[in-house]
This record gives sequence, C-alpha cells and structure tokens, in this order.
Amino acid sequence: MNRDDFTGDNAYIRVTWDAAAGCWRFTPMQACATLMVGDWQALGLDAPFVPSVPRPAPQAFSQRDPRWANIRLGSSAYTMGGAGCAVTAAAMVASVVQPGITPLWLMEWLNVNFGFTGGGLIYWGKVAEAVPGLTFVGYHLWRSVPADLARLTLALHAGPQVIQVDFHPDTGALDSHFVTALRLLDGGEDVEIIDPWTGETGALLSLYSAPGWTLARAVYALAEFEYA
Ligand SMILES: [Ca+2]
Repeated sequence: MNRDDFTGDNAYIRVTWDAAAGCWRFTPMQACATLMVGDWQALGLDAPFVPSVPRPAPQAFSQRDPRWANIRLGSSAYTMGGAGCAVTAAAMVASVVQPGITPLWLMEWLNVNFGFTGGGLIYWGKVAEAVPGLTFVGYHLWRSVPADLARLTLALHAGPQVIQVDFHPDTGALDSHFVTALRLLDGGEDVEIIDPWTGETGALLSLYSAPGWTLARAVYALAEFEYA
C-alpha cells in the first residue's frame, strides 16, 4: 500500500502518515482526538499501523577493491575492476536486504549460475534469483529518449536502484557505466549516487554529465528492483 492511497479523510475519520513515528494516525473527525492503540485494534485498523521494517542503508563498494578486482566476469575476458560496475552496483542494492553481501559473493554466485552473457554483461533477473528479498521489475531503456523521471522517482521510493550513465559524457557515444542511485536531490533535478568506480557517494550531474544536461538526459537506463 502506498501512503497516498491511504492518507485522507471521510466524514468519520482522518488518516495521516506520521513520518517521525513511522505509523498511521487515525483521528475522529468529530472528537479530534487521536485513537489509542486499543481503539484501533478494536476497529480492526491495526494492520496499517504496523511500521515498515527499517532497512539498512546500502553498503558502498568499489569494483576496484583488491578483494575482487582481478576476478573475471563469467567466461569473459573482463575483470571486476575493469568492467564490474553493474555487479558492484547490484551488490549495493542487494545489501539493503542482505547486509552481509559483497560484490565478490554476488559475482561468484552469478559465475556459477550463468549470470553473465559471454561478453560479460549481467542478467539483471539473476541478481534477484541470487538475493531473496529482491524482485527484478524490469530494465527501462532511455538511450534515445529522456529518462522517465516519474518511473525513477517511484522506484527510488522503494529503495536504491541501479542506473546507467555515460562514463565519458564529453564524448558522443555512450560509454556504459552503472551506478547505484540512492535518492533524488535538488527537488528532483539530480540524484545522489554511489559510484562503483570509486565506492564514493556524490551527485550524478556533477559526476557524469556534460554542460546543459538535465537528469533526464544523464540517465540512460534503470534496472528496477522491488524489495520484500
Ligand atoms: Ca560518452
């Protein structure tokens, strides 16, 4: 259930989301007094009060970490350090629901479960197979059209996501690079990311954009995941 589906009122009761407490508040329209726990249990309204499980922040990883930098992606000639941005970004997403995960563990799982193409490209759905608690929603490609920022916003509402950017925005062709998107910045004009190249957090447009680019121009694709 989304908050927007529920927040509102009718003639009898007003429902609001208390972000600080992480739960719903039910207020009778007449008495204007907040119902107590016993009241909403008696009314069968206790289900929406269950606070969402707080998730840990994603762990930050660098694909060039010496613990895994030299391992090859599947049967390809590519190494994690040189071309493992996608699996590293996916491991950061997975760490939200599987805190002990590392890019090394995920890559080794993918290596024995046919998780990469012969050219070393990741099968995104395999990531969700490897990580209980993750569901792969789909791969949204915006290479020749502006990114659907409403879609990205909705996905980020669920949790961190993997997005594709241009590693060298000063050259015309796309130099594919995947990063972990955390949340919107500046009223939705930018996105905070963790960059697998460095393992550091930053703003997407300050890292991977050319002059004049908007966020919709800088995001080339979204590998969308849902969280259990
Ligand atoms: Ca480029």
